[in-house]
Amino acid sequence: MTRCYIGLGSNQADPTAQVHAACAALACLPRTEVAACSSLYSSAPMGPQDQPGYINAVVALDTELEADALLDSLQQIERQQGRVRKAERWGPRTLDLDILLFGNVRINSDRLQVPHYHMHARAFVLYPLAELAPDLQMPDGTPLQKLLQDCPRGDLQTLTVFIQQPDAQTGLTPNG
Ligand code: A4P
Ligand code: MG
Repeated sequence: MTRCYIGLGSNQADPTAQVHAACAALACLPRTEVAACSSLYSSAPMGPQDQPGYINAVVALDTELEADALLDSLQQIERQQGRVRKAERWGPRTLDLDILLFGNVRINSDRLQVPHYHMHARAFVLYPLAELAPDLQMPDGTPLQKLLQDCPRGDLQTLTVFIQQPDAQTGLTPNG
C-alpha cells in the first residue's frame, strides 16, 4: 500500500456537494482505502478573479494502484462529476483532483509531476494537508511545517462542515 494525498477543489455546481461526492467516489476505487479526510476550506480564487470562490479539501488514501492508474481513476471521477477541461489556466471547474504526494517518490513524466508542482505555495493545499499529517516531510526532506511557515494562510477559512466518512463498501455517506 502506498499512502498518498489527493487535493480536491471545486467552485461550480454546489462545490461542497462536489467535494462530498468526490470523497465517496474515492472510497469506491479498487485496491484503495480512504484513510482520512480533512475539513472543508473556503478561499478566494487563485488566478482569474472573475470566478466564484473555491471549496478545497485533502484526502489521504492508501492504495495498491500505480500512480498512472490512480491518475486515470481521478480523471474518470472528474468527468463523472461534469468536469470539462478548458484552455483557460486556473479557470472554474466542478471538480479538480490532484495527486499531491504519492508515497515518498518523485515523479516527472509527461502526465505526472509529483509532488504537485505548485503545492508548496498554496495555502488551500498545505493547511488541509497539515490537518491530516502535521509531521509530514516532502520527498526532498523539507518538513511540511517549514512550507506552512513560508505560506501565509491569507483568506483561507476552515468550514464547520465536515466530510462525512463514506461507507467503504458502498461509498455512500450516512445520508446517502
Ligand atoms: N498532471 C501533472 N501532475 C499532476 C498531478 N500531480 N496530479 C497533469 C494531477 N494531474 C497532474 O490537469 C492537467 C494535466 O496535469 C493532467 O492531464 C495531468 O496529466 P488539469 O486538472 O486538466 O489542469 P488544471 O487543474 O486546470 O491545471 P492546474 O494548473 O493543475 O490547475 P490548478 O493548479 O489545479 O488550478 N483557487 C482556489 N482558491 N482553490 C483552488 O483549488 N484551483 C485552481 C486550478 C485555480 N484556482 C484555485 C484553485
Ligand atoms: Mg488538476
